[in-house]
Amino acid sequence: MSLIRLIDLPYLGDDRGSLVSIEANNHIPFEVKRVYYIYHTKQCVSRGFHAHKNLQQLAICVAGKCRFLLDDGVSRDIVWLDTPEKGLLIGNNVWREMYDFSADCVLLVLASEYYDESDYIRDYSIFCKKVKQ
Ligand code: T46
Repeated sequence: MSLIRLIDLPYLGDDRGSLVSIEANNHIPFEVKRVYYIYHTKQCVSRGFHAHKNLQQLAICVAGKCRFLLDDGVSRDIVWLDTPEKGLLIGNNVWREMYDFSADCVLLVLASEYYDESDYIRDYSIFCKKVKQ
């Protein structure tokens, strides 16, 4: 089964332009406690390289594009995020890497929890051991 869970976000554009609206617990299955965005990522830079113990996130490329690799310790899937009209849901215990950022990429992330460094698993071998327990 693919690890890629893409959500179609409600597009409310009209002849003036585009608008997408996202409601917590309605269009996405969690309450949003934190929002962050990643932009001006240098080309050839990869980010991520961690998993979370307890965090739901929705990642949306609101401009440009980038690639996500998701890994559950058994299989890996890769997806391009290249439209503001789709969000990638990422749950617990999923290793993620982001790369191939376009120069104009703005990656918006909605998160279910406040920032907590102790929630990160940044060592791939520890991650693999944890998911195989
Ligand atoms: C994720 C992927 C998709 C904070 O202080 N608060 C925050 O809310 C965030 C997200 C980060 N930080 C600090 C932690 C680091 O010292 O900002 C620094 C850069 O974060 P990091 O290296 O973890 O960034 P990425 O792009 O590798 O990962 C981020 C998120 O951290 C992560 O949860 O799932 O984007």
